[in-house]
Amino acid sequence: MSGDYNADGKDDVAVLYNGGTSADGKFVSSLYTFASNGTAFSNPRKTWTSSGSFNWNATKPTSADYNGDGKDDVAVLYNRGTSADGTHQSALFTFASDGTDFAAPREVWTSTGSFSWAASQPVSGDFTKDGKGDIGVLYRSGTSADGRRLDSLFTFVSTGTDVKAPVKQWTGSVI
Ligand SMILES: [Ca+2]
Ligand SMILES: [Ca+2]
Ligand SMILES: [Ca+2]
Repeated sequence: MSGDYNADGKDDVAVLYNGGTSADGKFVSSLYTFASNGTAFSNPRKTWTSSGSFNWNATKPTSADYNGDGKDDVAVLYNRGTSADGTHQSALFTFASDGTDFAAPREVWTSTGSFSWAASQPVSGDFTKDGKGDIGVLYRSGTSADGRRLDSLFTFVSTGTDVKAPVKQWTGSVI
């Protein structure tokens, strides 16, 4: 992902890294940041590592300033799997940047109905122009009666602390 994590006006690069599995069976993930000085990048620095289990294979990261403090943050759409009745369960975590490191992930949204991580492609942008980054998800919603692929666009608007429930902005087919 890209964003200005230390708020010096120069966008940096962050990498969500798969740290494998710990001895006690927890999934380990970490964030590394490459800070830009305008011409080159610093060596990667570990800016967060999971304490509980956080499975990299269940993540789709994106980045924006979700709390509007001037420092870009990281968000992860997380796959919670499928319940016995076939309901796809997803969650959204944000990692707030303090300018140096990232805070532990906070769960800002949990799906209530079925919301499939596998069908989702998250992006970020301030769609409401209030200074707080929002999240958009292009969602594969199925196939039309005449066999065309159907997609939807959802937005999760940031309140500065959490995100509002997803709103479906569009459903259609582009091919
Ligand atoms: Ca920067
Ligand atoms: Ca921020
Ligand atoms: Ca916004």
